[in-house]
Formats: sequence, C-alpha cells, structure tokens
Amino acid sequence: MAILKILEFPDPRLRTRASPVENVDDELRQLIDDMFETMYQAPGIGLAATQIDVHKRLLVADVSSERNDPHVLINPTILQKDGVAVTEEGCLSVPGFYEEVERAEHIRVRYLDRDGETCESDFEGLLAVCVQHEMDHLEGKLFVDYLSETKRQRIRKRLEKERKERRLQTAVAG
Ligand code: GNR
Ligand code: NI
Repeated sequence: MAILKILEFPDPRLRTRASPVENVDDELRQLIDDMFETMYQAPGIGLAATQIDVHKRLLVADVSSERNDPHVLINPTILQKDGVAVTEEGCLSVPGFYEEVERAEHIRVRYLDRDGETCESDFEGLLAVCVQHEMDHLEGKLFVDYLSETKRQRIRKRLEKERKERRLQTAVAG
C-alpha cells in the first residue's frame, strides 16, 4: 500500500482527459488499493485517478461516516440523470476552498467493478454528487470551472501564493 501525491490546481496535468481502462488486473487492483489509502488518509470522500497523475478512467468513493462503504467505478458512463442538487463542494486538488455547485440529484451509471464485471447502479444524495465530481476529473474538469472567472482566479492566485510560501519555507528549513 502507498499514499500517492495529489496534484493541485492549477497544475495543467489536472486538465488531462483520461483513457479507458483496458485490463482489470492485479496491477490495477493495487492502484485501486493505493487510491483508497490516499483518499482515506487525506481525508476525502472520493478520488479520481487523474488527481494522482494516472490518466485512466477510474475513481473511488466512500461517503459513509464509518468509512466502510467503498465504491470503485472503472470506465463509468452516465445512463440517466434526474433532478437537481446544490451542494457545497470541496476538492483535494483545490485545498481549503468550498463553493456551491449544481449537479443531478439521481444518476444511473454503467461501469466495471474491481473484478472487471459490468455493473449498473443508481446513486443519489452525496454519493451521486461525488461520482459526478470524480467523473468530471476524468474529463479534466474541476468544480472551480462552474464558478465565475473572478472566483476561479482568486482561488488560483491564493493557491499559487501558498505554494510559493511553502517552497520558500522548505528552502529555509532544508
Ligand atoms: O473530499 C471531497 N469532498 C467532496 C465534497 C462535496 C462534493 C465533492 C467532494 S469530492 C472531494 C474529494 C475530491 O476532491 N475528489 O475528487
Ligand atoms: Ni476533486
């Protein structure tokens, strides 16, 4: 198991469109386990492969408070969307910022599970929001893209400033 490094906005690699997974094998299952470990320790409710610089169509999620309801979706496609849900979203790739985003309330998704079996599931509530947020990552899209240009720029500038200060601090300490 391993904790993987999470890319942060505005890293251009977060804009990569992920490619379909061709083989659901032991190597992929190792990556899935590492993604869960990374998501749980962050802590986050979801993680897309894009965020750890792996550009494959793969996401993990667990929105339960007990952290015992893991979901793995490989090559997900949305079959149906219904209703509207507005949620205050955050993102491990945009640390410290939370903004309201409008998504579908219910979704039906087709995907492969960790055994490579085709599944269809209905998701609602926070899990539906999370799956849509993660599927956006696989398209190179971030929740900040739903905000105004002004808000997005403000977030980008603050994160760039924080990163610069962290670099200076490391240089002094090191
Ligand atoms: O941990 C996360 N919380 C969250 C809250 C509301 C809507 C979406 C999310 S996903 C996020 C983890 C993450 O960045 N996944 O890509
Ligand atoms: Ni995210």
